[in-house]
Amino acid sequence: MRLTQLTRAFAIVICTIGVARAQNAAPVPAERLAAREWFRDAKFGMFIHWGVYSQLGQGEWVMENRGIPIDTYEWLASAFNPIKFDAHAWVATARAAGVKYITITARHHDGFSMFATKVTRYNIVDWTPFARDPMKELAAECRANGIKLFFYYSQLDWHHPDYWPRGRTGHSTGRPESGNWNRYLDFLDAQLTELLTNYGPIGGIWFDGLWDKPDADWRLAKTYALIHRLQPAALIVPNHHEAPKPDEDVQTFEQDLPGANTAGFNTREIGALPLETSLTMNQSWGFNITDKKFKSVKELIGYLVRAAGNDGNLLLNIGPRPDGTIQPEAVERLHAIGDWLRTYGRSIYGTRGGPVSPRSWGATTRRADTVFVHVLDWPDRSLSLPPVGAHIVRASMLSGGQAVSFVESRDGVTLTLPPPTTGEPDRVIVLETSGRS
Ligand code: FHN
Repeated sequence: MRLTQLTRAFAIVICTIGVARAQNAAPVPAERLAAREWFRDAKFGMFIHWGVYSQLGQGEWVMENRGIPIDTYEWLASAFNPIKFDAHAWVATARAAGVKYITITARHHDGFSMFATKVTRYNIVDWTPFARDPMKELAAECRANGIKLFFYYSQLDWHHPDYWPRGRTGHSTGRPESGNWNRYLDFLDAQLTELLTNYGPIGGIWFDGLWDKPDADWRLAKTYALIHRLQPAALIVPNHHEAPKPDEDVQTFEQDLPGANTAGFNTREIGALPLETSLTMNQSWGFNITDKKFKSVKELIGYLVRAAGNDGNLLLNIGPRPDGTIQPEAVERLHAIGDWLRTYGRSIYGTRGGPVSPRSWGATTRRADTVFVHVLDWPDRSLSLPPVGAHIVRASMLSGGQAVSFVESRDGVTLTLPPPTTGEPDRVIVLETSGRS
């Protein structure tokens, strides 16, 4: 570990203890701090939305959007048989893409468990002809390939009778107008216990759906303590669209870069936790048979770069088909991103947001004294940056190493770039700097 990294790790520990004392919270244990740093370094993850809903090819909200009653949806679940599911192939695609972690829907809002659970028969092993546990197969493949697995877990449930009183959604599924909220939360804790004990060490739990009942008592302290007790290094990633709450580990933003709110439901408040942006590759999370609006490879690399420039990760979604295969459009794009990362990965993995905040032309990232200037959208050869906080010793193109001329002044630095080549997603300039100016 370099001295600067050691100093930073030390500073994080001291700072965390300080914040914990100020908030009267328990200090975050070392293994979780290390897991948070791992997460910051990871930079790129693959999100997977896959479940019973995939069969209808209209996204993961189809039960709610089409007002499908519970008994009809239960029948749909009983027909789920993704015989082409191959955990090895999925993880091979993830590896080719260069992702460091996978986050998969273990249970979405439809309330169907995509894993073996003893607390309800409404799960993929007991309810379907498939009768296999894809989470188990995926966990084994991820472990074998050095990829961390996170489980998406919906707190919101359109099926469970005890999800009562109802929140903003799930009113048309034909449930009795009664239920026992605490019993529902016990069910949730029991399932989380299974996810944290039956699948080996996992990266963490990615929660979603709290926004359905933002004012309810979710017993978060109890649930979070349970998770951290069962797996002290597991991270809690809550997609509640609010500022971080105690004992959470990552702040995630849906369809937006950290601090932005074009989606209309994200908070602009950024806390001190590691950051993440979740993003659809087309316009849907779950498989949508007519949605062909896939983002281009250049756009996707742009998101990855801008997320890193904002000091965050990109969690890029795919919605596999009901037979268990991944759409070719997605596979093709994931491979192309992986190809790009094989050359440019050192300007992304293990970096932090750089000295110049993201701009319309691109973003900067940094590792120790090296600054990476990512020029995503700039037609000219000359590019002026504000001061980068240190003297530049050398500037060169990351690909090929060609020297880049630069002029430093009190106002910043002007780079003379090679002309852009058509279709090139990102011109990356490496600035080697010495000390702080
Ligand atoms: O309602 C879900 C949606 O289906 C999807 O899972 C996304 C992923 O970030 N989150 C929710 C909305 O906040």
